[in-house]
Amino acid sequence: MDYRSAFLSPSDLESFTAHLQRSQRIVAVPGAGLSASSGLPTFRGAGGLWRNYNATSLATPGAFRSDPGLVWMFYSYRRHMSLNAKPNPAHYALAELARRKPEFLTLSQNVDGLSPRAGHPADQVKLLHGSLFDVKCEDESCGYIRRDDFDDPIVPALAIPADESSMAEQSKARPDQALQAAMARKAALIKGLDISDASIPIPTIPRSSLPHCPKCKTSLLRPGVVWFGEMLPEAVLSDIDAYFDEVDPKPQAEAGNKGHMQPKKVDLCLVIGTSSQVYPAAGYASQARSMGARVAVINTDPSDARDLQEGDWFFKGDAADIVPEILKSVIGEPKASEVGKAG
Ligand code: BV8
Repeated sequence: MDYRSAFLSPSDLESFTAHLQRSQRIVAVPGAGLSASSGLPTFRGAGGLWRNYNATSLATPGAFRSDPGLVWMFYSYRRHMSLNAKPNPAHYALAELARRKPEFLTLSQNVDGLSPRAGHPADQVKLLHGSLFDVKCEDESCGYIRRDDFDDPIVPALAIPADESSMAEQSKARPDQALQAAMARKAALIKGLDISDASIPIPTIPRSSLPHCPKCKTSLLRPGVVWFGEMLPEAVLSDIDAYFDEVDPKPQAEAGNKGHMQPKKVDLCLVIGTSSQVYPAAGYASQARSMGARVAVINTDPSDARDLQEGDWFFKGDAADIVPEILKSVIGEPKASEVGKAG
């Protein structure tokens, strides 16, 4: 691990490790930064733009109603990238922590499928915002849903246009190193033209060529993700509430609460690679804190470490480096097969 980019003060690592080892109930809230080292762009990366569109504005029911072809192209591109990406050591580290700490729960904002592909125990990861690889009928009343659809493209019309000229030419054009590296990592994941670049023409796709619902046969299929303005999946919300509402079997005789069962404490919350701007996901760290948790933020950008308090930790650096390192005392050294980064 190159300490140059990562900042891990020995005293912080020591106090964190001591707390981690005595922690049973741990919550993690990862965001796009967790998958950055796998080559997947974050929402704020590249200015949060896909072509000239604000990525968050494409992730809305309104955008799909007004231009389903464009929105499908956006998601087909992200399915393509995610399928060609590999989980990084941070995904594997969280999966291993789940095996070692049965009361560890990951509340992931990511729809890229990399945590499940890293073997994260399914009952210990909640996909708050759905998955790129689930599709469902746009007509809620139809109710059709198909999970784990990894066809790429999902329909021929959504294929990423083939690339005549080598991507290398394009990335060579960019001056600064970091962007070069990010471009190279991203380029490695695109078997075709990088259509996130608005200068690359994309076809207008007629509605008839888009995926249609095989059940009601009238409506379109849409990506199985949670769009802005849409509620999170009921099952996910109730599982999370069940975790936070879990009570301590041992009635607390002392402190005058007449043996009432107290909600179990949460010991630690890991906030990993997220700008903590999207709700309700951004609210879980303070909910964990209100239940006794100390918070550790892992991010490359200190300005995204929101409301750190006394006793918290901020680890500056790449999640793929930091997460395995700070969890090492519990999960051990990452296995060789897991030490792959994209590009
Ligand atoms: C709802 C799926 C209501 C789709 C996504 C309260 C206050 C204000 C607003 C609201 C509120 N409650 C609700 C809202 C509205 C809205 C919201 O939060 N808006 C925000 C923008 C203000 N919330 C909603 O609409 C939610 N629904 O509230 O329903 C409702 C109520 C009743 C009835 C009906 C409805 C639904 C929100 C879910 C939207 N879907 N994703 C898709 O992906 O296409 S959100 C999507 O954006 C992601 O899933 C993620 O959650 C978010 C992006 O954030 P991050 O993942 O953090 O990524 P970002 O790029 O921002 O940051 C990356 C970070 O990583 C940075 O900090 C960077 O420094 C760091 N980093 C980069 N590289 C690395 C790194 N760190 C470590 N290592 C690295 N290598």
